[in-house]
Amino acid sequence: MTLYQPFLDYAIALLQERLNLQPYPIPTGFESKQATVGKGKHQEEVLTTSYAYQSPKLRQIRAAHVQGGNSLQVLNFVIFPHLNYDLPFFGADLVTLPGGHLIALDMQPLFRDDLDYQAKYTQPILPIFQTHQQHLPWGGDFPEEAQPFFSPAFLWTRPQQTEVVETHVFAAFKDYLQAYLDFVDQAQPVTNSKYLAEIEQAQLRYLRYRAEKDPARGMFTRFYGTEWTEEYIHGFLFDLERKLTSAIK
Ligand code: DBV
Repeated sequence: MTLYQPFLDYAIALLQERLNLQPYPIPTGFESKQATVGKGKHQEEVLTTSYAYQSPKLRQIRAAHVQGGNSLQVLNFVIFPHLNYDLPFFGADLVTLPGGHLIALDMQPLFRDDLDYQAKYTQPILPIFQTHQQHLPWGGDFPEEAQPFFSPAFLWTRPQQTEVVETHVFAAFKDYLQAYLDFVDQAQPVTNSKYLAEIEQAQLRYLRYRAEKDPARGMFTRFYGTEWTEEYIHGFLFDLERKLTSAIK
C-alpha cells in the first residue's frame, strides 16, 4: 500500500456515498501510464493513474496518482464545480519527494477578496483549519502569484515525518472533503447572468494559471515526454478550456 492510496480510497468511497456519482471520461492513453526511470540499481517504475467522476453539481472530480517508490508519491486531487454554481474548487496537492513531504489543501475560492464570498465559503471552515493547523504548521515559501487562488483556510505544510502525513494530514483531508460536500449539498444554481459570467471568468483564470504553472510539468516531461505531458495537462488535468471550445463547435 502506498502513502496516498488510503486518501484516494477514502475520497472515492465518500463521493460515492454522498453524491450521485457518474464516471467522467478519461482520454484514451491517460488512464494509466508507466515508465522506468533511473539507471542500474536506482531503477524505479513510475506509475501514474487517473480517476475521474462527475455529479449533477460538479463538472469534473479528478485525481492523478503518481507512485514511484518511497521517495516519489503524489496525489493531486481537484474538484471543478459546474459553471452555474459559485462553489469553490476542492484542491489537494499531496506530494512526497526525496526532500520530504509537501502538502497543499484548500477550498480554493472563485473570488478571494469578496467578503460575502468569504462569509459563505471560508468562515465556516476556519474552525477545521485551526484544528489541523496546530499539528501542521505553515510550510513557508510559497509562490506569490499563486496567492490569489488560495483561501484564508489554506493548509500548507511540509511535514518531516511520514507518520504526520498518515495521521494529521489524512484527518485534515477527510474533514476538508466532508465540509466541501456539505457546501455542495447546500449549493443552489446561480441564475443571475452577470454573476454567471463572473464565475466563468474566475474558473478560467484559475484553470489557466494551474495549467500554465503546473509544478508537475517537469516531472511528467522527464518520465513520459512532452507530448504526453502537455496532452495530459490540457486534455485531462485542466480541461475546461477544451470543453468550452468543443461545446461551441
Ligand atoms: N501539482 C499539480 C498537479 C500535480 C502536482 C496536477 C499531478 O497541480 C504535483 C501532479 N506539486 C506537484 C509536484 C510538486 C508540487 C509542488 C510534483 C513538486 C514540484 C517540485 O518541487 O519539483 C500547490 N504544489 C507544489 C508547490 C505548490 C503547490 C505551491 C511548490 C512548488 C512551487 O514552489 O511552485 N496547488 C499547487 C499550486 C496551486 C495548487 C501552485 C495553485 C493554484 O492548487
